[in-house]
This record gives sequence, structure tokens and C-alpha cells, in this order.
Amino acid sequence: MSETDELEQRIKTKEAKIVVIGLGYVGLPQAVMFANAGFQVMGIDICEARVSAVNAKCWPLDPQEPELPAMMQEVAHLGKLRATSDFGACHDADVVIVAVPTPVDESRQPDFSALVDALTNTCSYLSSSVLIAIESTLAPGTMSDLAAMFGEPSFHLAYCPERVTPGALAHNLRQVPRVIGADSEAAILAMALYSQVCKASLYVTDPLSAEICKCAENAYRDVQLAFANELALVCEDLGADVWQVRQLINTCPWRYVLRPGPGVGGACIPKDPWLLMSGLSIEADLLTAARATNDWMPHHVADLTLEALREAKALVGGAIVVILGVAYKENTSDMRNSPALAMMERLIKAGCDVRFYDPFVDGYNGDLLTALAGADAAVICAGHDDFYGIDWQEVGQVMRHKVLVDARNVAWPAPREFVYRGLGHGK
Ligand code: SAJ
Repeated sequence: MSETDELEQRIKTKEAKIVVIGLGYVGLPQAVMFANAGFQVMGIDICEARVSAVNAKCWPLDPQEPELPAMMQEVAHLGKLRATSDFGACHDADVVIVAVPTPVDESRQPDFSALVDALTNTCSYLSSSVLIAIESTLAPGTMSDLAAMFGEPSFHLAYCPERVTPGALAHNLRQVPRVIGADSEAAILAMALYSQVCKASLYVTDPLSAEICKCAENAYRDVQLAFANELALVCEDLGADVWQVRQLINTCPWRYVLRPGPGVGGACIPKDPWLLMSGLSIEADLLTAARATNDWMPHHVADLTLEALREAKALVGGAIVVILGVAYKENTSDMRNSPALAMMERLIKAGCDVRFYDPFVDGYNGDLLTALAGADAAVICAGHDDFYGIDWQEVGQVMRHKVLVDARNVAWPAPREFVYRGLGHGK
């Protein structure tokens, strides 16, 4: 039996030892799911606090996440999952899954330093035939570069991009089809591995197609979001209600317009179009324009706020503006690339005193009425469930000026006595 056949056998019988590099939103759920499937899993992270949390069986990500906190406690209790910051733990690995951040830098170029460091540290310990499965989102052509840098004969490199969304991580890993970008033997090994957790279809292709697929599926969503946002701007300009127009469009069975919003946050959508474009020799005008539209939205909502403050005869300089929802989207504590941050900057530049309130984010939660006492404007930036039940008449009594800017159509129809601006609601 060849080394590769033996490795495939060990994967199928779950005797293979799995090491997961990077215990974040992608790596930790994957580590827990493989441990839960019966594998011995060692997680490696450079953040000691993350390592300690996992070994203390304390779920370090969003506490709202279903299934995984309890599952992690169980597999850690059974000794199937441990964590360390020592890459030496890779010495007896059969499978290495790499799930470290692959951001873009200020000039929107890929910054793969964490990925190269992880692979450099890992490969120095690896011995026999090993499958290295990369889950981090890659710019097209990266796997070819990595093969040249790390593709020892006994290493089998596969690209298996993650398709997880916070709030449904376990379900995604079990039920969402996955793409595997790998050549022959690595593809067979990756299929054997991921079929132990993923019960949906696994689609094998070449690494380049898989890299383009992952970046493009998020770039596609970015364009869809830009369309919804530009439609909101069009409706404001024409004096229409985008939420009604959107609803009417979506009565067409083969159309679905996403919801307009104050911008596009999160770790994936704002970044992946730039990864897709990073190696191009042509201009991808549509993708660039979509990014510009989505990045404009927080500024547009800030301008709506300034306009409403003036209408309410509130002094903009020193106006207290409370942004409701600093998380990047509804019902999560995740603030990564939140549109609220760009909105805050624009309002501060205009002289406002900007504060945050978010029931999901430590440091910004507490009592809503206290948070809004004396405020001149409230701006709804995330569509948290809690915000749909706000009693605006009660809130209005504690505010200094009754200005409400609604970027998520949460408080429509406009509460009485308020100067209201709703994204996509033309005057
Ligand atoms: N947003 C809107 N209107 C919408 C939907 C989203 O303004 O109708 C905003 C959100 O508020 C947020 C941003 O867009 O600021 C991104 O939200 P998202 O729903 O796309 O969620 P993400 O960032 O968690 O994206 C992930 C992606 N998953 C992966 O990269 C594996 C994306 O591919 C998924 O489509 C998305 O989850 C999802 O569908 O939940």
C-alpha cells in the first residue's frame, strides 16, 4: 500500500491526527466538528488567550452561536480537542488544516504574511505523507505559488475554501456544499477528509478555479448589495420608497433584490472582491464600482443625519449622535469592518459627539434610555431584533432633539414628532 493510500485509510478510519492552524471563525468550528466526528484534533493559534480559552472549554467566539459551544466543551472534555501555540505539535500530523486570516492591506493588496508564516512554521515539523488543506480565502494563483514554496513530494496541497456564516457555523459545515481545488491524490485525500463532516456535495476542480470561485461568490454578493444600495439612492432621489419597490421586484419569481443598508461589513465581503482583482491585468470596473457604492453608504447615512439635525434646528457642532448597532450586521457582536465606524468618522469630522449603543457588544450595551438621554439624534445602523420593539414616544421624551435616522427600515413608519430620515425613503 502506498503512503498516500495509507493516509487515505487513516482518514477514513478516523485514526488520522488533524492539526488546525488558526482558531478563529473558520478554524475553531472546523476543529470542533472534526473532533466531534471522532478525530484527534490539535488546534494551533499564535494567540495564547485563544489557546487557553479552548483548553478551558470556554467558547471564545460569539456566544449566540448554536451547537458549537456545547460541542467544544464535550470534545475537549473527551480529550479529542486540545490547543497549543507550539507548532511542534505538527510533528505527527497526518492532516493540517490552515485557517488563518488572509486580509488585504491599505492599498487593497493581499497580505498573506500570516498564511506564509503558518505554513513555514508548520512544514518545518512535518514528516511523512501529509494532507495540507487550506481554508483561508486565497487570491487566484496563490495555490500555485504555495506549491512552489511548500510543495514537498510528501505534502499533498488542497484548497478547500470555507463557506461559513456566523450564527450558523455548525450547520454550514455539515450542510453546505464545498469546493475542493486540488490535483489527483490531494483531491482524493481531501474528499475522504471533508466527507467525514460535510454531508452535502463536494465538488472537485483545479486550484485556480476554486480560488476564483471563492472570491467571486463573495464579489457577486457585493455587487448584489451594491445594486440594492444604489436602488435606495435612486428611490430617495425620485421620492419613492425603496422598501416597497424592492418588495414589488421580489414578487417576480426569478428576481431577488437584497436589503439596502448603511454599508457592507464583515470579514469577507469587503475583502474578497479585492483579492479577486489583485492579480488582474484588466480593470474589473463593475466590481470596483460596487465596492465604491457600498463604501459610500455609511457616508450617505451620516449626511442624512446632518441634514436631519439641521431640520430639527439642532447645532451640528457638539450634537450628540447615538449610533444604534455597532456590529456589522443584525444579531451579532461582530464589529469587523462595521459601517458604523466609517459613519462615526464622518460625523466626528462634522463636529458631532458620536456615541454607540449595541446590546450585543460589551462596552456599548446597558440601558437604551440612559444611552439616548440628552441625545440629539439616534441612527439605526444594525438591524438587531431588539430595535424593532423600541418605544420611540418614550425615547423621544429623554432626547434633546427628536431626530431618528433609520438605515435598516426598522422604525418605519416614522414615529410621530420625530424628524425622520429613512434610507431609501424619498421625501
Ligand atoms: N447586508 C445588507 N443587506 C443584505 C444583506 C447583508 O446590507 O440584504 C450587509 C450586512 O449588514 C453586512 C454585510 O452586508 O454588513 C455582509 O453581510 P452578509 O449577510 O453577506 O454576511 P457575511 O459577511 O457573514 O457573509 C458571509 C459570507 N460567507 C462566506 O464568506 C463563507 C457570504 O458569502 C454569505 O453570502 C453570507 O455570509 C450569508 O449569506 O450569510
